[in-house]
Amino acid sequence: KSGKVVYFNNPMWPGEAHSLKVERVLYKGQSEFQEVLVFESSAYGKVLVLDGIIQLTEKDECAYQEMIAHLPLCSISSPKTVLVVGGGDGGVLREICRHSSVEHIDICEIDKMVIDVSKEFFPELAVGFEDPRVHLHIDDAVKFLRDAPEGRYDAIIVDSSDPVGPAQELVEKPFFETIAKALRPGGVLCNMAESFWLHTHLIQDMISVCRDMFKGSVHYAWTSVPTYPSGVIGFLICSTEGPPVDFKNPVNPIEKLEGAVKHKRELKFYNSEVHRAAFALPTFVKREVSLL
Ligand code: AAT
Repeated sequence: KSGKVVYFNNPMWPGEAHSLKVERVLYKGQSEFQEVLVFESSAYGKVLVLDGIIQLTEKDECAYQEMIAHLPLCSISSPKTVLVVGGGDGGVLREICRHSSVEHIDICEIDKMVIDVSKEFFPELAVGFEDPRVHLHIDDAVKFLRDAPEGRYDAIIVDSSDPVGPAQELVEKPFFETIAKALRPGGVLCNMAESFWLHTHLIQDMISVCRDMFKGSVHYAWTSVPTYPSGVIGFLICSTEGPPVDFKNPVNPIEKLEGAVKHKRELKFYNSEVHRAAFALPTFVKREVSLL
């Protein structure tokens, strides 16, 4: 209700809740896959919530979307073909489109309602769908990747929800196997990978699966997103066997890409310094996810 504080509880973060004050509810609907809610908050602008989990807010979405897109795309020279898994709000597409080398972007989102709602309430994100390089596929990404041609993509960005509901299979081994196959040799994956404060076991599992699948390299990077549980979110960043990728020193720095920094919408968060810093891990994380 308006003026009330909403508490976000979930078994993914037991024993704690985060809360936002609601100005007014703008949309509430039930899709085939999940409950979709949009509200205006007092502190973070409009908020998109799926099945009771915050997916983005207007104020801090930059920290997530810019990082998940540019960490992989600035790590390879001249990326041309990119696949986005999930990401129905369009924010990751908006960021990929800053790269003029990119010729073709496939996006596979399971839930059309997320796209429609984003077009209505989050035009600054949904603008990503307007670029002619974008090809939309409404489908389960598990199926889409099973049918994807081998070696098709330079980069795959998995902007998916937490592994409850429709995203359950997106953290399992067969899914990573199809991703590795769909990437060209020396291609890169950037996968949303939860918070080291809450989900070290899940991160450990994902890292060990990826070490089997991605013979180039496997890294973990992170950023600060205040409205995600615990305020941080990580990314698993991997490359397939082939030309080596030095993720920590971007070969394709955003500052040198024509027009990318001063785009229609300026970058708010990402730059090459933030890129390099994102790979610095706290000691306990290095130990627990065995990256020491
Ligand atoms: N950029 C916003 C952040 C997201 S959106 C995650 C999207 O993944 C949702 O639109 C959801 O519908 C989609 N999705 C979930 N499962 C699948 C699937 N199997 N195939 C295709 N798309 C899927 C993520 C926020 C992370 C929150 C961290 N706590």
